[in-house]
Amino acid sequence: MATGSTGSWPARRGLGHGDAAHLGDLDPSRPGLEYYKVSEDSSKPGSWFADARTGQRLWTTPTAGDNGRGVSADIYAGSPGAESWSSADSEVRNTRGTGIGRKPSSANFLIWWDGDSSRELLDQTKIDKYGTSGDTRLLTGSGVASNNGTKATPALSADLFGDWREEVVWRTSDNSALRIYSTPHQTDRRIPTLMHDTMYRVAIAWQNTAYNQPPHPSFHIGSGTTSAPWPDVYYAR
Ligand SMILES: [Ca+2]
Ligand SMILES: [Ca+2]
Ligand SMILES: [Ca+2]
Repeated sequence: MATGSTGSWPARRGLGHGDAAHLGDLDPSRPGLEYYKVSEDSSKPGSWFADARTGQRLWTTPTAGDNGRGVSADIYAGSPGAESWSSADSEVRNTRGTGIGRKPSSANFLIWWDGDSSRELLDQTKIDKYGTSGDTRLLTGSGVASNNGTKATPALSADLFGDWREEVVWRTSDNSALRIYSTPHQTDRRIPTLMHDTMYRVAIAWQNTAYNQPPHPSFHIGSGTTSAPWPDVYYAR
């Protein structure tokens, strides 16, 4: 990781282990990527949000013991950029770390499912849309199961087919098959398939490791997004 004017990542080690971390363009008003992490250690901040290049922490929340789950993603069009929330926090926070309201009903996976560019919540075998007064159920998978207990990971979540919206793959409850769910919603957003973004593509690969998290592309998709970068990918002949 590059060294920035505010210090290097190695100098900022010692922030302890956490069970969840998110890397993406979480704050599109700042250049580059941002990083959000929860902590499992009572001597560390409960969660923190940092410049991914320099490691500079932009905001933190108070220590909270074992803060076991945390997510950062643009789930709410009423506040610019990503919202961040965690098990030990009392509310969802904006990109400046300010509390802005109720937390979503889950803090596990994410999925772009309906037609708008805010991201939806994926947990167990359900997809919900965040709302300030309550979440709205968009899909309940029937006869399928998630994995790894309360982490509730799908077999895979990824942009596999069609446009930029994501598919979710769950195993059937009797383990006889994998079932792929794809969105029935139309969209007017024209964004290249996310698998052409190399950072997103690597994130799909890491979902095959044990303690996985939802994928993020290298660019921001959210409220106000009108265009996305054209893929810069070449194949060797
Ligand atoms: Ca940014
Ligand atoms: Ca937002
Ligand atoms: Ca959406």
